[in-house]
Amino acid sequence: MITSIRVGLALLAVLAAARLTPVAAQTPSPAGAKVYFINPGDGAEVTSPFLVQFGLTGMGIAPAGVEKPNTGHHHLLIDTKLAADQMKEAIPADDTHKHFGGGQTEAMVTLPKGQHTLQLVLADWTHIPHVPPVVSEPITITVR
Ligand SMILES: [Cu+2]
Repeated sequence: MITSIRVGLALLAVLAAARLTPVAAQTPSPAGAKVYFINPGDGAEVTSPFLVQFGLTGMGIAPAGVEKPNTGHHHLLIDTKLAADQMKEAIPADDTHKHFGGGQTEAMVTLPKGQHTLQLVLADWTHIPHVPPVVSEPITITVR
């Protein structure tokens, strides 16, 4: 019985080491950390440009390039999402992946009329999402 537990633990240690190797560049997030939209609410109708406010609990904000435990900076995904593989690498920077590397907690966003999805992702000083990921629920808004 004890032997089988020891073997099990040894196997777990091997698996953990194997798992750590490819994700060594990722930063851990503390338990219970959450990112969410303060504004707009899910289903909101807005006129462009509109204010988006980023909420964060259980972690702090640090600018990009500043390595500090339990911190990160906000990223706004517009009409896109990150695939599982992309959660292990630096978030792209383009019109649909906005970085707030200055440590901003809100932004004026300009979008064409119509329905859009927004999602927040916190990422570390090198723009790589944390483990476990700190990601908001996606929201849908309509620009009138
Ligand atoms: Cu970034």
